[in-house]
Amino acid sequence: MALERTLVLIKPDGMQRHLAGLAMDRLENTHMELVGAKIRTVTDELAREHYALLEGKGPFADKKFFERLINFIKGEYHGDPKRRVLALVYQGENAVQVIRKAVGATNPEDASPDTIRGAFGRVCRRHGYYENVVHASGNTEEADREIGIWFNPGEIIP
Ligand code: DAT
Ligand code: MG
Repeated sequence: MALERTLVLIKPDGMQRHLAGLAMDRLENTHMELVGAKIRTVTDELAREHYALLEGKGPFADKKFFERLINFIKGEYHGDPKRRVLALVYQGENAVQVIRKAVGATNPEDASPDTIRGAFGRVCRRHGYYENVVHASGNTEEADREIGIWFNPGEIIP
């Protein structure tokens, strides 16, 4: 067992649909410890830094699809001029896996109904895009990198 930290984002679809509280309720039920929280405006620079490692990979080999991911996380499809995303850091034993389990599979239609994405996510039929409400780091390396992007060191409870 390892003490880990992981990053969660309540994405623009979750913010616009007022799902932050419901999503956090499920995250809190994991009994991981909340050690960081902040709301940020997602600039183009922040969006590209967050998703830098996905560019050109898998479905994002299609540049247009990658640009859609960037626009989505910037809130451009959810009409929020403030481009709000809530960033959270959870800490605990195996936090990355524990939080991913509560979050569920990437595709909301594959995600179990007892997960955040399964309960609240949806597929945007027009663009084949997953509006899956939350982001959660996929592994500890990703987590360290992403926490460093979204938070200053002093903003996380040691
Ligand atoms: P995850 O967020 O589960 O770690 P990821 O890192 O592979 O998934 O991709 C980042 C986001 O991009 C994901 O939350 C939703 C979107 N996405 C990924 N693969 C997709 C696909 N095949 N079709 C539509 N959206 C996709
Ligand atoms: Mg990922």
